[in-house]
This record gives sequence, structure tokens and C-alpha cells, in this order.
Amino acid sequence: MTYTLVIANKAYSSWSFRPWLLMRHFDIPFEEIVVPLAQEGTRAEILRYAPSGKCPSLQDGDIRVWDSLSIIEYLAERHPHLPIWPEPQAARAEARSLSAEMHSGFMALRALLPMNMRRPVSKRELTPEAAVDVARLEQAFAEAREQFGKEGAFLFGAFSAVDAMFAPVVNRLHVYDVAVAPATRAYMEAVMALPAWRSWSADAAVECWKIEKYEAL
Ligand SMILES: N[C@@H](CCC(=O)N[C@@H](CS)C(=O)NCC(=O)O)C(=O)O
Repeated sequence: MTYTLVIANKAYSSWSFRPWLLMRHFDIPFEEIVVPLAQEGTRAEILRYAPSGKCPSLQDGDIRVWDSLSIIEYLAERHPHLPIWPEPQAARAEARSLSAEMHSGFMALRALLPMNMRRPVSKRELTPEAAVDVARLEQAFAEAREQFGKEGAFLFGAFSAVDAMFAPVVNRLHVYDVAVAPATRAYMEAVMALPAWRSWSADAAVECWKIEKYEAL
């Protein structure tokens, strides 16, 4: 039995992007159902798959898992042979902490710079609060790379769950032309060069739905 991943618009749904990128990257087969946001039947349709009324949701036979981080943890448990989390315990502890920090934080940055996979690169000035978030992101990236990531281009060397968690923020930093250090930029380029990223981005480019509040330049 294959998984079904229920996601929202590829152009905008940062939460959906995370498990989708991870599953594609690790070649975990799944079927996808896209529920476009902001349509008349959106809420009722999402509620068929997730009691929270939010995407993403993973269906695995009779089991359903909603919330992007829960889905990633579930997949890590279901596929213990895959390096979804980094292997050394200290690295795993840090990767999980960073993932949870991303999941519950960076509110100012998220509010100011919504993910938009189709946005042409164009500068948006940061508020002081968003600038604090960017500084913390850069510090977190630099520390993870310095301590655990030297063997590869990602935060813990090879691509792992924590990179999937930060992928939407990479899009935000890129399309809103946020000034970042060269090391942060190099990390962003590595994430954006992933075949799974390119595939999501190509799908987003041809989506027909447009939500104006995410399109303002
Ligand atoms: N914490 C949740 C957040 C999920 C979330 O907010 N999803 C949005 C789409 S990006 C959603 O489904 N919104 C429903 C709606 O706007 O009707 C997660 O990580 O999965």
C-alpha cells in the first residue's frame, strides 16, 4: 500500500512543502492530493483528511497523520533505514531542536514574507522583528554547519529532515532578496538545487490558482 499525501497549493503551502520534499528526496513513493486553499469547499475537503482542517496530512492505510513535523517523525519511524534524521545522537538532538524551533517560531519573518514559489525575486524591506528572525536563522545555520555539517552542503552534511523543515524559509529569503552571509547563500543554493525542490517548483509554476494576499510585491 502506498501513502497518500494531502497538500495545499504548491505555490504557497509552506507546511505542505516540507513532507513532500522529504518524501521525494528519499524516494518514498506516494500519491498526492492537492486541495487548493481559499476556495468554497476548501475546509470541508481538508476535513476529510485532517481533523485540524489543515494541510498537510498523510494517509497510510487506516492511519492518518497531520501536521508537517508529525508526518516527518512518522516517516522516520516507518523507514528506520533511511537517514531522515542525522545519525549521531548529538546531531539528532540539535536537528530536532532546530526543526521544532522552526515549527513554532520565526513568526515575524513568516508573517512578513509568505512563501511564494512563483514570485520573481524582488526586495522587501525587513521589519526590525523580522531582521531578528533572520539573524537567528543565520546563526542557527552557521552553528549546525560548523558543528555537524562539514561533510556536505546541508545543515548536518547530507540532506535530512531539518533541511526539509527550513526549505520554505529558503524560498522566503531568496524571493524577497534578503541580504544574507555568503555561507547562508551557499546553503540556500544547495537546497534550491535539489531535484525534489525543482520538481515542486515546476509544479507550482503551472498551478492555476492565485491568492492575491500572497502575490503582493
Ligand atoms: N502546523 C501545521 C500548519 C498547517 C497549516 O497551517 N496549513 C495551511 C496551509 S499552508 C492550511 O491547511 N490552511 C487551511 C486553510 O487556509 O483553509 C503543520 O505543520 O502542518
